[in-house]
Amino acid sequence: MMEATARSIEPRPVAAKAPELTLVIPTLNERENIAPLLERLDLALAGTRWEVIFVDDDSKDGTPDVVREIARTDPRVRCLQRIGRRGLSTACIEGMLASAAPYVGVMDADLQHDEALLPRMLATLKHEPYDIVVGSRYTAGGGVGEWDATRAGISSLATRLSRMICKTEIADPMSGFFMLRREVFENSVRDLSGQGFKILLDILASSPDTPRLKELPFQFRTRRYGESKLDTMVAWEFGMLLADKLVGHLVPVRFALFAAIGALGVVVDLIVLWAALAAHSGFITAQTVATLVAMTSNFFLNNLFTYRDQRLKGARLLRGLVSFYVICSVGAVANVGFAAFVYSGETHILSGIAGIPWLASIAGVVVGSVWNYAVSSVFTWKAR
Ligand SMILES: Nc1nc2c(ncn2[C@@H]2O[C@H](COP(=O)(O)OP(=O)(O)O)[C@@H](O)[C@H]2O)c(=O)[nH]1
Ligand SMILES: [Mg+2]
Repeated sequence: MMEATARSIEPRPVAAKAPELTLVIPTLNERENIAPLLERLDLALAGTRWEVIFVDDDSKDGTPDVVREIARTDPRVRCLQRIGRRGLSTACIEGMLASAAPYVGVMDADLQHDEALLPRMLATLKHEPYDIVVGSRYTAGGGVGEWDATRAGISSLATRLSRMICKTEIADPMSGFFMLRREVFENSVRDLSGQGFKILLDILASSPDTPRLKELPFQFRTRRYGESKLDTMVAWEFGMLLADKLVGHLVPVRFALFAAIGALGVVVDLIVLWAALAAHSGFITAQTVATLVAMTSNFFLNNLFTYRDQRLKGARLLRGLVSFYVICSVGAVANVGFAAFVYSGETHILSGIAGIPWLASIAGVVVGSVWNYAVSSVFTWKAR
């Protein structure tokens, strides 16, 4: 027995040397692109010890199966499949966390990023004093290929906005193609926002010190298989990332959104109340309908915006709605109870505003909203 234990802690013979470079490649419905991409990586990175981690958000086209099929014969390939999650940034973060290599690269699966740049990126990090090397579309020699004027215009506006939150001078902070020393990632990982599409921007805005950065030009290629996941929501997520980096230390952006939607709910409530009264409903009926409509619209708006990354669908949507009704009803009781408590002045809490109806009422609204937010974030949107 003793002998077995002693033997088991002896170092095991190492068959192959560990990789020095991990490529993290987020995928969402990219089945067609996996094999061609791996062929290209194999050629481009000949002579380097590399591995690739595909982080897949449960693609419906069978991408994870294609990756695992290849991984059964090629130990350099791994699949990290996430269920019930969405988000490019968090996919990249989790892929990087799953790697131990000293150098980590991030690139898209759709062959738009030029793999021929990878050896130069790696050599730059190994032999020159840089922490991050970025594949740039906006330095001399780089380009965005066949983009139309609108997309090019939006991208250039977003690039200018991004520079506001970056600590480093950079021509293409929105690039999704870069490589870094693992320490740089580890130093910022706990401060990353994880919001949205732009993980490089997130790292650049979150690093405790200014990373030494070099940009290498490349031509952004046109997608051949599959389609872009860039939709109008991406602009929204980008705004969330900017907001989080600019004011997120004051108020969590998610709560701010939840509160803003709550405020909109009050407006909805009043409009419906007015319409119902105009249609000669009794006050109680009108108020009940107004409250239900406002709660329902708040639920759907929060599901659409506040919880975009964990949106409920199908049967879970219905269950979520019911739980939201219950939580908000309790929130309403808490709201009225707390407001009455403060108004009565029977306590030292907020005794300064006792007897002032509108201030006591705001205190109630704040307590009710915090309750609704805290509890629904656990039971409505995180319940799995
Ligand atoms: N895991 C994961 N990957 C994603 C998600 N959205 C996009 N991707 C992948 O991220 C890469 C870039 O997305 P793409 O749609 O090509 O963006 P575009 O190049 O800006 O049009 C591709 O490899 C996508 O498959 C997501 O929510 N989760
Ligand atoms: Mg693409």
